[in-house]
Amino acid sequence: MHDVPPEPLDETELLELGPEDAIALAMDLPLDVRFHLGPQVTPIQRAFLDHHGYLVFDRVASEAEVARILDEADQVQARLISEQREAVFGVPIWIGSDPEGEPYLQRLAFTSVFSEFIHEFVRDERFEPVRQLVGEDARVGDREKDGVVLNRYLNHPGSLRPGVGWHTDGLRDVFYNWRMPDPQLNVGLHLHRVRPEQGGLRILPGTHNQGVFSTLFKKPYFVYHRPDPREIAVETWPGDLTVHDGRTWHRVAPNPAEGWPSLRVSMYVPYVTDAYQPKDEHTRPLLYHRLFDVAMRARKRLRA
Ligand SMILES: O=C(O)CCC(=O)C(=O)O
Ligand SMILES: [Fe+2]
Repeated sequence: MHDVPPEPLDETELLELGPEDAIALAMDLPLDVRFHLGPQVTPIQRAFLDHHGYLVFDRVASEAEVARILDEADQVQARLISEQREAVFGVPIWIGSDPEGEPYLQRLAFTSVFSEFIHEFVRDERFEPVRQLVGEDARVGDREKDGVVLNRYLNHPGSLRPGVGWHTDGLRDVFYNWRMPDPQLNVGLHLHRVRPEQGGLRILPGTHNQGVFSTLFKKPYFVYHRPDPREIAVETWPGDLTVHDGRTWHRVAPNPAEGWPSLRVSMYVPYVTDAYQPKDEHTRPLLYHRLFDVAMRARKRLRA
């Protein structure tokens, strides 16, 4: 039997709602509601995002596109390994090993610089409403911030990342700018079917509206993995798109399965609104990335 997701919310009668009605309705929706991405982000979608800090869009990419992106990731991996690259534009590449003991690319920044298909895909017309949600003049930052980020999580002894501990994405901005993060939306494409019991993205709804103190200290960044009773599990079908406010607390729960069945791939698209600050081969790594790299290498040694 084909595993199809529940129908996304039918908004055909709700497109003209005023902001107050939209917020009232959004607050009544279940936290695992799935939305349809149409030509515009709707009043309810905006209200849900404002209130809870995230949105899940039903299968925005087709099965063929999902397969192609996974394939592109393998090709980019082959190229980076043959070139013995350790970093791209100052951001370290994380290569662990796969269940067969072969090198396995687990996090790559600036992916769209290496894949023409992905470069085109992230600019497709269907994402236009998401781009506009970020800002009227927002652009895809292929060479800015960390560019298009590809994550491949695996649970097995040679893996560098079965998941990610609790964090907000705002911390990175603190490192980039040495100030509190501005509102910022992160847009992720999910390439696998992930049931709640298979781990995956966990979000603490509403935490984007917390104060500075909670943003920094609510949980210990990245090292803390324990489930939170208020977290929601983002269940995904291949091709789903999520938008989350970078200030919300979230984590990636490891898949308890081991080896290839635990594989989960996500791809995050950076929409940038600030002044153009492209990176290149001469960009020096940030302290933020260097700290991560040290942690990753330590983990690799411990597991080796
Ligand atoms: O893989 C995901 O869905 C989330 C990854 C994440 O939170 C991050 O890299 O900051
Ligand atoms: Fe994150």
